[in-house]
Amino acid sequence: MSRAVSLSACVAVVGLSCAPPPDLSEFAGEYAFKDVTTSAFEPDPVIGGWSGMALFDYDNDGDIDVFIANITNRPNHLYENDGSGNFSEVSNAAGVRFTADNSVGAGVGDFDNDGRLDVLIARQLDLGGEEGRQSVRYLKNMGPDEQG
Ligand SMILES: [Ca+2]
Ligand SMILES: [Ca+2]
Ligand SMILES: [Ca+2]
Repeated sequence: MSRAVSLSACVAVVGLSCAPPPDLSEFAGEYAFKDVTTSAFEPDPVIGGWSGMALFDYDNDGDIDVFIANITNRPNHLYENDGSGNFSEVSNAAGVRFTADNSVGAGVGDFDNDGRLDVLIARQLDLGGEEGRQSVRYLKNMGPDEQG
């Protein structure tokens, strides 16, 4: 899918403006950063309305992974770091790919002191229009602990 088609789909599905990423090449030599988003993330995380993220080692393998809170009826995402700064989506396997969750932010901590970092997701309920839904989702990490 070309970037143009992908962005059109984003506007149609999400209802948000999805401006293309800025071309940072014009700053070459002036900045210490290089935009490697499309080569580092698989799949390219272009679709969605990211509203928050948490950086933590969800699988206790020593590298920092990325959790994305996604609003506007898009699923949350979890990207696993391969240790060299390349990320693969593991949302389904990790059980965090909730759709229509209206997630607006995420925080991380080992809330139960079991050696695994857990996640609290803040949710905006008025977008879903459903009664009785929690304004926070608490995800207890059941993966490997610090000993593996
Ligand atoms: Ca990790
Ligand atoms: Ca890893
Ligand atoms: Ca824990």
